[in-house]
Amino acid sequence: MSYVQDVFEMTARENRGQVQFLQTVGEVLRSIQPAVEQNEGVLKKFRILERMVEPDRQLIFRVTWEDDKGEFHVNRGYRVQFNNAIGPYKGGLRFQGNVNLDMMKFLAFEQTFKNSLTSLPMGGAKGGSDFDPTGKSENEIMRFCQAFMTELYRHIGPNMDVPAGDMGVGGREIGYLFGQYKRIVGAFENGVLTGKGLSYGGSLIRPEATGYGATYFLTEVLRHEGENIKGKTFCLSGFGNVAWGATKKITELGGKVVTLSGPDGYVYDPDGVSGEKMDFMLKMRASNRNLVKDYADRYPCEYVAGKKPWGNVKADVYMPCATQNEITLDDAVAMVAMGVPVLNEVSNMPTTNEACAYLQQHGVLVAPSKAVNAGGVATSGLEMSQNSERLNWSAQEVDMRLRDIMRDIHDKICDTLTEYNMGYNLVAGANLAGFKKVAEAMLAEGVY
Ligand code: 2IT
Repeated sequence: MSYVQDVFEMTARENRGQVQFLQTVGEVLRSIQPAVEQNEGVLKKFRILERMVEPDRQLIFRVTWEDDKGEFHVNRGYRVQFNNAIGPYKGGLRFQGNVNLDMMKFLAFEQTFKNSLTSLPMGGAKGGSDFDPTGKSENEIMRFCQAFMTELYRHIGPNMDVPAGDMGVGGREIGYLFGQYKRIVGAFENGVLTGKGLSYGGSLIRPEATGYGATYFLTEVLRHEGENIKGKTFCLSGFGNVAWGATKKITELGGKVVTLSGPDGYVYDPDGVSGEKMDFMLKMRASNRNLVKDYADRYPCEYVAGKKPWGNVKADVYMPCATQNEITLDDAVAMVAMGVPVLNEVSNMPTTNEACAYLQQHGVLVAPSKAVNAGGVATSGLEMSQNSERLNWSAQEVDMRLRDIMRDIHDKICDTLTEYNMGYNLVAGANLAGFKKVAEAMLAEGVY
């Protein structure tokens, strides 16, 4: 049995039932095989793969908070600090009812390779809570964030671990989290969190960055195929921060976004989501209602309850911006039957391994989320740079750097594929390129 297979079986044994974590470990290990074979002796001797699949530490803590009626509630908080070989732990916080250790580990593992691809010095982490913000008041959100930070603060710091937002955690939540961190430590260390508001050290373009970066990456992919975004139609899922940024940039570049989705279903707007409709997406998120139907009520168009756009609406590009495993094998089959040529993955691991394999076998160009959505965390890295030098860069400067980073990720993937004599398989290339830097740093730093 090969070293890679060995490590996968060991991981499966030791993490039984953690299906999402094993899904990403399986996917990454399979694609890095060529790099591992090249250096098997040294990687095996220093147990690089075994160490790469085991988080440095997994923190689980209780969060007790008070609702508006004066009743107390208990939730579970997490921070998985997966790997800090190339920089301080870095990754978002997710507040959603279904958060569990499996999900945190899968996201922190993905984050390690994604952050490596950005070229910036950031290790991998993820955190969050099974607290569900749906229907909560402003004050309840604030009290929850404060209670969460009252425990988390002791595990983080600007040179140690730098959380940011993810699903259920946006600018408002980061503000409350930072305020509490500052009160507890008694110092203004704003490099401890990213995604901050502009008035206390946030970066211009950070709110847009994940969606903008995803669109810049797609531009590189289309350029490789001799095409561009202008005149193309896009099916997006989700309606949150990421879908918003992507919609803005796609529209600016002459593309048309015709679907959005939520947990309740999807909307099909053949005129395109543009102009004030994009601002309305922000209101939908701020309302904490979590319903995409609100869009069709405000801007009359087709609303399909309980379904996703995949296989129901034809487009030139599918861009999942909602959550993990939102594209299953059935969706992949429908997508191929419909003749959708490109899948630009934006949400973390939106495609099941079976669906991804099916799409690639049937000639669909798949751009993997690790590369596509890396603009979010990359711009967090740029926010950290600005905090360190106590300066703010202009929107143009941040945007230019973001564009350069996304182009560089695409170049790096192409170079890596050439190095291993492989075709234009972006999924494998991203994993290989991300892996190499982390492995190199781990080897250089010795066993600890
Ligand atoms: O999944 C992600 O990359 C994020 N949620 C952003 C993480 C960050 O630290 O900006």
